[in-house]
Amino acid sequence: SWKESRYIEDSPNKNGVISLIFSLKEEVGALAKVLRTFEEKGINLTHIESRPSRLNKDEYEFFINLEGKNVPALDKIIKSLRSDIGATVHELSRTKKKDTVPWFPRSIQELDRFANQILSYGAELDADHPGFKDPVYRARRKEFADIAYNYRHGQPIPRVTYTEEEKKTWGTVFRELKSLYPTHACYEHNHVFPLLEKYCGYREDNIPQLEDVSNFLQSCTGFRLRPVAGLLSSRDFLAGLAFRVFHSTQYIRHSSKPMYTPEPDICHELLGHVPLFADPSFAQFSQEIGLASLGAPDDFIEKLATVYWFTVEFGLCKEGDSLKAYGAGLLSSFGELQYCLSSKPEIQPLVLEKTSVQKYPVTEFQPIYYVAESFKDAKEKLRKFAQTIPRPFSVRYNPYTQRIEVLDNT
Ligand code: HBI
Ligand code: NLE
Ligand code: FE
Repeated sequence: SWKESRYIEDSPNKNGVISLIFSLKEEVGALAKVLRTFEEKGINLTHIESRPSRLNKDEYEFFINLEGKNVPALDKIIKSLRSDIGATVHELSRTKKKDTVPWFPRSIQELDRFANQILSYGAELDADHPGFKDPVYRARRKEFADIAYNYRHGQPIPRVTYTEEEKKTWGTVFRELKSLYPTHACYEHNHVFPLLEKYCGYREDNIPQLEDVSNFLQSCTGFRLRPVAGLLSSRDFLAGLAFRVFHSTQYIRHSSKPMYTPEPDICHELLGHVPLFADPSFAQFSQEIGLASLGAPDDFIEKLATVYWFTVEFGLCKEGDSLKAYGAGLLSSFGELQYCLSSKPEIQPLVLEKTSVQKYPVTEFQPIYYVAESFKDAKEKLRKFAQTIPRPFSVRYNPYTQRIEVLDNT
């Protein structure tokens, strides 16, 4: 039966508190030296106490709490405290309990917790981004980030008035891609696209609103959009899919580079992802990746993210004797959409044991693509693959309650 689970969960925000006690020889500057190593690694201390050591009269003991965000850096610090400073270090609260399972959302409302967990270029753009030196673009990105930070499940997605420049960028991308779709995009994409033109305002001179598109998708497959400020961790992003929720950016790429951008933007979400999420079979495949990710160990999250990359983002599929693109990263880049069906890249059949460990670049055209026989075939492969994930429980989604139900296997 499906009952309450008994395994132990990690903390929901991955900022769990870690407690340490270390002792130092009493001498001027000893503590300052230690604190500096924490500072250098960017680890935030939230509490510190000291007391004379009972064991060694010339030593002091320090009890500290710190934010457990950067665990690899912490491990280095502890090592160097022991070897370089000769400190005795006791970890109080990090001893991994057996069968610890990473926290995952159980209800659709709990996706609200991801809103402020954006990686690298959410509000702050990386230095090599074309928008980095453009203060107007940066300010605009912040407006979009604020919409996403303040969004809560169940609210309508705020409508945005796009600027003339933004509409022009959209227009270029839309026009170029639309001319390639009949020959380059898969059947499902070409099937849905006219409906998006009819019902959601997909036009060269109009950037559709996420709210309208989300309502359309809900009526097709139950998929919905929620605005996101930037990149989420793979774990958080994949978890949304388990609820048929797709985290969608709302800003547009910088006007200087319309044909390719490494980041998701509204062109990528609306022209690449949305048409496929309207297809029942593809929607189911996507949700299966999400369900497989819930509570999975980190190394499996990485494999699932790679599978997602070579299917949902950069997948090719067979149509009779020819190859077509169904990956959103291809369908939103008029540079890569032409390239992927040229003779330049390497083409391999989708074999998850291999595909899931393939390395890939994230800021340039892919050197290798994987070909799916069909969405149904990809889904069956994924189910088999998911069974190899070591989890002490199984999950299923209840669409009536919009909750994840957990079956304890222990
Ligand atoms: N976050 N907002 C957002 N959009 C994505 O497409 C996205 C993400 N985080 C991770 C990710 N994609 C993929 O690279 C996979 O790791 C799932
Ligand atoms: N390269 C894609 C584009 O230019 O639209 C975006 C990929 C996002 C993963
Ligand atoms: Fe994407």
